[in-house]
Amino acid sequence: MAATPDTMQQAPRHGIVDWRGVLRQAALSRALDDLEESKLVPERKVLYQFSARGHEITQVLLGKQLTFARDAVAGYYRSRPLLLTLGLTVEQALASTTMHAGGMSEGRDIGVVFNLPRRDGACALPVCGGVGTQYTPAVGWAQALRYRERVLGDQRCAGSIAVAHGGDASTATNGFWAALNIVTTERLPFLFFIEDNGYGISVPSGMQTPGGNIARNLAAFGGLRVIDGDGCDPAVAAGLIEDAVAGVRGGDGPALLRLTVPRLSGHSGQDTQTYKSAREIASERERDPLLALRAQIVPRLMSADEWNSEVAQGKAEVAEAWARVERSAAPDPRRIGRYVFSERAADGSIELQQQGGILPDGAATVAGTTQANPQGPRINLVTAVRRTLEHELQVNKRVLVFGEDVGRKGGVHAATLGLQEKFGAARVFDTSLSEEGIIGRAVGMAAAGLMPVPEIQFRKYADPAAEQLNDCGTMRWRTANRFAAPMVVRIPGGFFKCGDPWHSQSNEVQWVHGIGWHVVMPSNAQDAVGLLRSALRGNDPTIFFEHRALLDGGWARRAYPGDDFVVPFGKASVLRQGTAVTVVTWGAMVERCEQAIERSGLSAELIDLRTLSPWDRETTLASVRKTRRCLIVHEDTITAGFGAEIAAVIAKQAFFDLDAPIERLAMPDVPSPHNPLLLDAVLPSADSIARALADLAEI
Ligand SMILES: Cc1ncc(C[n+]2csc(CCOP(=O)(O)OP(=O)(O)O)c2C)c(N)n1
Repeated sequence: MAATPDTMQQAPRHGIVDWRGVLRQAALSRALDDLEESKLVPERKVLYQFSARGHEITQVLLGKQLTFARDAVAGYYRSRPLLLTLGLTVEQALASTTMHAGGMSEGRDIGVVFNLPRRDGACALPVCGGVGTQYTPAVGWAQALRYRERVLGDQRCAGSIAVAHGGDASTATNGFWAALNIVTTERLPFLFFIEDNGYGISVPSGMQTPGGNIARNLAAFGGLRVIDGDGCDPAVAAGLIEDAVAGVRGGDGPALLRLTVPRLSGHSGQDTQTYKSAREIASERERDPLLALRAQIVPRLMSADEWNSEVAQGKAEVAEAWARVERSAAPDPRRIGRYVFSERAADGSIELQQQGGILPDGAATVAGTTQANPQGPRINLVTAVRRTLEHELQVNKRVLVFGEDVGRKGGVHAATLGLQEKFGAARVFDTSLSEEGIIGRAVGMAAAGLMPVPEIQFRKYADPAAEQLNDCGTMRWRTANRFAAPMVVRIPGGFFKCGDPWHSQSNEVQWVHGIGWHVVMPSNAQDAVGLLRSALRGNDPTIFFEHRALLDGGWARRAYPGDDFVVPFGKASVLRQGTAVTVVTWGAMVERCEQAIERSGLSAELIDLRTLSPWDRETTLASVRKTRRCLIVHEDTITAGFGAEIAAVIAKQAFFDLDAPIERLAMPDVPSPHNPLLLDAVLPSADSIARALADLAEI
């Protein structure tokens, strides 16, 4: 049901609003902004201030509606009043902005970039600094609600909703449109809560959407209920918010609620608003929703004295909280390296994040065996992937596999062939063509206690998802182990019979550089099974790179090593022992290196790293110390490729053990070419590797 602009703002229909409670929360938020703006910013105790002045009442009214056990909010830097209403304490808020221990990131992130883990009651997914990044993770939460209720039988999800909170400028982002397409096509329990303050820093709303009103422009969008109204009128706003939330809870499908509010301070503490006229600033002040609230409830519901006393109480509470926070400890710089990845305590138990992934949600860790138990004929790598996915889907109902063409077609590489028939469309499904949507959705699903396994169709097409991938990787660290989003992102890539700049890119080093990601690159079917299973049973996000040349490659075929077989990360496989030179490689280059060594007749040690993050320094260094020579071979382009990192470590750790400079053989710095003739000219081949080996042995 789409509303027309004329019907959008209707008379409020609302239950009893606890206006005193609304005032109390709003006064707290205003007092926090007062303290920060007048004292903590000038004293440089807050380095980045984002005032919520003008946004308080609407956010508090929304927060008071989010009472269901599994409601979730994905907000942004101006969401503090909403988070305070959901349960963030004033002390936590101040410890966050003033960068103390006890803040929601322990001083690691900007203080308004919050999170609020919760078992029962509305939680707040970790906020990111990137505008628009909140939308697709909220979509994932909404889809997980439906999955948990229908498939896992989690009745606490019934009626719960996901809310994405953003400003007017955020509606111009990829994330917003990706989310809009998904929630409307899937009819998810999702609310876009847009507070339109007329500006994105200094750029007016008319630059973000024609005419400056996203609600009007979306009035005819299929499958979306659109509501538009004046957020400066608390009574009207209360009715519209209640109505919007009730509709989504009641199964009407997704809704977008746009409320106009004034931004009563600069965008941030640094912003002097020179782009606004004095008249405009004055008229914004007159639209302050707190003034309107006062006019609406004094003296009807409370006396002026009572109002003043509530405001004074808010100020006092904030002052007391600051007195405690000021005396509290600063974060410990010695801990700054902690929680990039899941960690174990001294007794071996996992130091669990509070939310995200299947383990905090009560699922047990499943042990595997590193002992391969080869069964049946040799299978190709794509079959190995499919069989492992199938088994893990079988034993873990929280595993979900999705991506473009993954469902009915079974994937453009056939890795998921038959899985939808077997496990149903709730667990193995197609997505819209939006990589931002695929990965962002996976983030929200992981936050909701599932194990998402998104597929990116080809390596280069991960680019539109780069922001979500990066933010997923840093989540554990920036929330100081409060949240994590373990998932397995399967990405086919690398050359096949030919190359090209789109489908054949390798560039695995980008993810090694992406903080918080494990990066796995198997060279054969047996390792693929063990590494994929380790990733699916792990507690961190993993990029699982499926090399296109290996999917059906003869050399990579191995017998299936068993349903419990795992390969731990960071353990290289030494495929050949040798004494004259060490060859370090991974992925599709392993086969070529083996051929080259055979051709060269040299006694070369061949190391298949298997995982690049973490990578097995010990095995590599021990080998180089023995052979005193090292050749690193990779398909990725040479400059700042992962070989440079390996070379730097060897040069530092084994300098006096070397008899020759460390050599690298890799693609020159050009994109992958299409004509096989051109591809052969740039890709390391068995011949060029053999030549490099011979040269190195002679030095
Ligand atoms: C992806 C991205 N681009 C640019 C920025 C810099 N930036 C921060 S806030 C902002 C404006 C956002 O305005 P809006 O969404 O309307 O929210 P408001 O600040 O008005 O509440 C910009 C451009 C950013 N944080 N992220």
